[in-house]
Amino acid sequence: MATISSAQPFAYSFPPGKTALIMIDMQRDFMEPGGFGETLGNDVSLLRAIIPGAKLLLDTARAHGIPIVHTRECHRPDLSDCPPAKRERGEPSLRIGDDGPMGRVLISGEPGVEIIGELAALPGETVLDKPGKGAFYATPLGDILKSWGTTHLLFGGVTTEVCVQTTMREANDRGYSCLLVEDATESYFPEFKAATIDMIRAQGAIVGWTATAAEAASALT
Ligand code: TIU
Repeated sequence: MATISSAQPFAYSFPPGKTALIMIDMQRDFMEPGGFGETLGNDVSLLRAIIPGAKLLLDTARAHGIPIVHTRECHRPDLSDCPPAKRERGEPSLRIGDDGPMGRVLISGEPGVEIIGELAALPGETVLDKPGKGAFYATPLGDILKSWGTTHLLFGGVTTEVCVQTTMREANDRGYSCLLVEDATESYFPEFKAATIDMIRAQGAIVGWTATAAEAASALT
């Protein structure tokens, strides 16, 4: 058992052999200009600050045999898995499925859906396409984790209060003990990241724990 004694709101213990890392949506569509994140009116450059923390988290998992699931938010080319309510929401400059500078926005197989080079999946790692904000909805993630015997989940990725928090809440309800890695997750809204971290830890870890990537790494050495 590894323990991060400095985790918040109290120590987080996890069995490395029953732990998986879920890295959420570190794809060009959210991280680079011209993608879905920018079409929604966001300054995507803010997200680059977490690349070192996310890399440390990935490398730590790789060094300790912790399996990694990289998710990507995207839809089928015919949009059959994209509810009209999602596509028609708001006033984006380009909608899901429209042609943009990185191909069709949020469509599987297009360049915008690729994970950024610094954090790309290695051979043998699981890459999971998901149509929702949560990674359990309409995906085999639950079955994959069951087949691995997973009980504990580490989380990184973007954005903190949208896809990361949704997935972490879904996982918490499914009985996983979850840790959000603070410097491996980012939001377009720094105050939303801070609030998410606070609400996860509140009420005695009602949704889970938080710690830094370095703290997770040192718990494993
Ligand atoms: N817009 C936003 O903050 N996030 C998303 O739409 N998807 C994810 O968080 N991946």
